Amino acid sequence: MQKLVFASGNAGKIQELHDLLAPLQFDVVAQGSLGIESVDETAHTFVENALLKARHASAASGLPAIADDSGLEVDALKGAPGLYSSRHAERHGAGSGDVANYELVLQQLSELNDDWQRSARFRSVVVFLRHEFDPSPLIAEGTWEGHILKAPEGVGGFGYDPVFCNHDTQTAAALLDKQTKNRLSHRGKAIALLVDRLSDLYSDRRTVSQ
Ligand code: ITT
Repeated sequence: MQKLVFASGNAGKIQELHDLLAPLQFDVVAQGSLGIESVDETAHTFVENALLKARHASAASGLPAIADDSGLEVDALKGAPGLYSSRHAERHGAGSGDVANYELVLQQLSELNDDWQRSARFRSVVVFLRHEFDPSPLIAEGTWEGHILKAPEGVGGFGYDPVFCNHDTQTAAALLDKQTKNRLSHRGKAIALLVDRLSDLYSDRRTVSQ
């Protein structure tokens, strides 16, 4: 079975991607299991950061690679934390990690009481590189609309899921089971598009249709 490296060190993403790529008969391995360290995300766009991550993992492993660069965009914060979602609290000297990140967003929105004032979305850009020097990467994007809750709810998912009320189910993303989140989420949508394009490339590798 063809191996594919997932260029991520985020355990939540790795779990989701494992399920989302199940339709493809690739042996998906996380970069950490190959001893590959995360690369610095120095670019200014999601797509460039995703390419940096995938290229790094592909170069280090000699395998095709997939990467996701994603984030939470809060309209009242002019799109922040956005590209810097995983380091939001750190960048503001407010600790680090998922809880510190969403607590800071809650604090930043504390004056805004109506749901429409707290509108937000997750964005995911995923890329696939056949090899390190692939000149035409496959790229797909997905978004998930919602708003920021006043307090965290639920323990599922990762990152900002406890404070993100998605507009499909009107509940915190952290209250959804894995399958439902994967069906509705930004990453689920992006990967579904990518799987379609990968299926065309590797037509014998698809076992079930999405
Ligand atoms: P890798 O780069 O190693 O994949 P990362 O966590 O640093 O891991 P990103 O740079 O793409 O990944 O940052 C994405 C951040 O956006 C992530 O750490 C969360 O804080 C947030 N995020 C993205 N998707 C999310 C989701 O589905 N649920 C909750 N938070 C999410």
